[in-house]
Amino acid sequence: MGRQRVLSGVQPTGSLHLGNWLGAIRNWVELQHRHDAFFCVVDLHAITVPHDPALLARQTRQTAALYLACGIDPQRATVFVQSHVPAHSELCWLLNCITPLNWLERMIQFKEKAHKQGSQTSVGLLDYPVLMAADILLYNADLVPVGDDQKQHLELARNIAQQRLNGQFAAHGETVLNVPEPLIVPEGARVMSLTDGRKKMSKSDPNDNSRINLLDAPELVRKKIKRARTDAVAGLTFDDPERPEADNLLALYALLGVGSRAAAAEECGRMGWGQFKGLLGEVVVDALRPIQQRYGELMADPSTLDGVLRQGRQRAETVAQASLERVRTALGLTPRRQ
Ligand code: AQP
Repeated sequence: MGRQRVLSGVQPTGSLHLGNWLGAIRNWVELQHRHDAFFCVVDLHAITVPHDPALLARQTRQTAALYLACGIDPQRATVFVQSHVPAHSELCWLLNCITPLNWLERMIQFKEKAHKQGSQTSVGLLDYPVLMAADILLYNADLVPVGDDQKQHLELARNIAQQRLNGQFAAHGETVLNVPEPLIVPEGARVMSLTDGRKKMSKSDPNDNSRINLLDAPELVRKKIKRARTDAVAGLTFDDPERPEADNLLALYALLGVGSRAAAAEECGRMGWGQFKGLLGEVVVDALRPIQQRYGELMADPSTLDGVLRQGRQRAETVAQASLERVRTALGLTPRRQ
C-alpha cells in the first residue's frame, strides 16, 4: 500500500503566529516524513471576508515562505497556492450544485462570522465549507489534520463525498472520490491569546499584543510576553480553570522550552510571574530565531520561492485534474476533447 495522503492549509489572512505554528505547521513537518503531503496557502478562503488586495498578495507569499522556514521540505511535500490550481474553484461549483443549502446554514463558523459582518456577509462566506470540501476531495486525501474549530467543516466534506457524490453519482460498488478521515492534532496544541486566556490566539484579533507573530523581532516578543495578562496567584500551574493564562503560558514553556509538561510544572511551580515571563521570553525568542533567519534568506531570493510554488502547482494540478475529470464524468458533463 502507498503512503496515505494528507492535505492541509492556512489562510493568508494575517501574519502567522505561534498558534498556527504549534497547532498546525509543526505537525505538518512530522507528517511530511510518513505521508504523501499536500500543503497549500488557501488564498481563495481568505477573500470570503473583506480584504486588502495588496496585503493579500504579500501575505500569500509570506505564508508560503513561512511554511518552508518552519521546516516544510518541498522535496517531500507539495507546497502550492490554492488559487494557482483552478480545479479548486471548478470542483467547488460542481459540489455547490449537489450540496443542500441547509447543510451550510447550520455551520457554526458561518453563523459567528456572518453575525459580525451583518448585511456585508458574502455568498463566499456561506460557501467556505464547500470550497474546503473541494480542496480535500480534489486530492483524494485520506487524512485531514483538524483542530476543534474545523471538525464540523470536515464532517460536511465527508457527507458531501459519501452521501451526495458517491451515494448519488457513483456506478454500483464504486466511489467517485475518497471519503477523508480527520487526523486529530495532539493535545496541548491550542495556543490561547496573550490578552485573554479563554480565547484562542488568532490572526484576526485586532490587538496585536494578543499574539506572538512568527516574524516579531526579539524585543517585541519579550515585550508582548511581559505585558501578557496575569493573575494575582504566585506560581505557575496547569489545568486550573480559574487560571487560563497560567495554563497557556506554562504550556508554551513546556512545548518550546523543557519539552514536557511535568518538567515545566516542576521547574516553574513556585516561580513568580516576573521571573517566569523573563524565562519564557528567551525560550520563545530562541525558538523563533532559526525560522526568522531562514525566512529572511528566502525573501532575499524570490526565485527559490517562485520555483517551489511552480513545482508545487504542477504536481497539485496533475492530481487535481484527474479527480475533477472523475467528478465531471460522474455528473454527466461531456468530456473536454483536446
Ligand atoms: N491559537 C491556535 N492554536 C492552535 N492552532 C491554531 N490554528 C489557528 N489558530 C490556532 C491552526 O492554524 C491552522 C490555520 O488556521 P486558518 O488560517 O485556516 O484559520 P484559523 O484557524 O481561523 O486561524 P486564525 O489565526 O484564527 O485565523 P483568522 O483569525 O484569520 O480566522 C489551522 O489548522 C488551525 O487549527
